[in-house]
Amino acid sequence: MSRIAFITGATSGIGKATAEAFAGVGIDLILCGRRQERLDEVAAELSSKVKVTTLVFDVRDKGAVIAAVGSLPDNWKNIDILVNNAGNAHGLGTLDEGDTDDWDAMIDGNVKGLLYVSKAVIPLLLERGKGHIVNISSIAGKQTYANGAVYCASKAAVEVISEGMRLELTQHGIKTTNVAPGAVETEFSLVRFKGDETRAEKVYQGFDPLQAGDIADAILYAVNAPDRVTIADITILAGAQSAATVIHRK
Ligand code: NDP
Ligand code: 8X3
Repeated sequence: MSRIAFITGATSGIGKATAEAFAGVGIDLILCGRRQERLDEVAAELSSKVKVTTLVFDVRDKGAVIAAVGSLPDNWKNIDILVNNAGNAHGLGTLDEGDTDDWDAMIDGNVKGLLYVSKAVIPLLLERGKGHIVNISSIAGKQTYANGAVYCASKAAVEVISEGMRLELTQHGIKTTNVAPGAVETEFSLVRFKGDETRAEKVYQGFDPLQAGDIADAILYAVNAPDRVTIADITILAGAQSAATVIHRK
């Protein structure tokens, strides 16, 4: 029987690549994001392979999250996999000079948004007595770097939430996988640097960065593991990367 995955942040990068990887193995898709047009494009691309539906909401908006999940028709509520991927870094700066709007966007999106979506979806998994939650953390959640304290803190929170979920949910047949990528070439840096393409491109210059599909491959591996196996935590660095901020560029 085919499975259903609920993926947040499916309009680009890791979320979109995960949708593509899941479609490739016949997993039906609930694709979420704020940009309806992008969701429609991804849905159009994948609907020849699997059933696809879309939900447009901002994960920071608690009411919108609950309404969106509640609006799913009953047959789409049989969710097997939740991929909590939506998130971004906003800015790079010291704590004394940092922009508090950026901090709000990161804490509200990466942490509270992930919690709101989880709170809305977990009851559906509990009802079925099975499921798998994949949380996208970051190497930044394991290693703090200068000028990135708030983003790193938001991702450290994801790591802790993954542990908490595993402690609460394993007994109910629900697995939790924490995925911590290193430098992945997506729209991440474009968002962090507020549309500054030159600055964003520099992040990925001089080495071969991870691609979104590399992370999707690992997620697919985790959700396809047999029942007796829980892939608890995966850290994936670029080949030329030895730590969050240590990248061996040519
Ligand atoms: P992208 O910017 O390409 O994708 C981010 C996705 O998140 C988009 O689909 C965006 O959709 C969605 N999103 C962001 N904020 C919100 C929000 N408030 N409400 C709903 N959706 C939101 O970046 P990545 O694919 O790289 O990022 C995906 C995840 O991976 C993030 O959690 C990021 O922190 C993490 N990560 C990224 C790494 C990297 O180097 N790229 C490394 C480690 C972790 P839309 O704008 O349409 O809402
Ligand atoms: C994204 C990776 O190291 O730029 O989470 O923060 S990093």
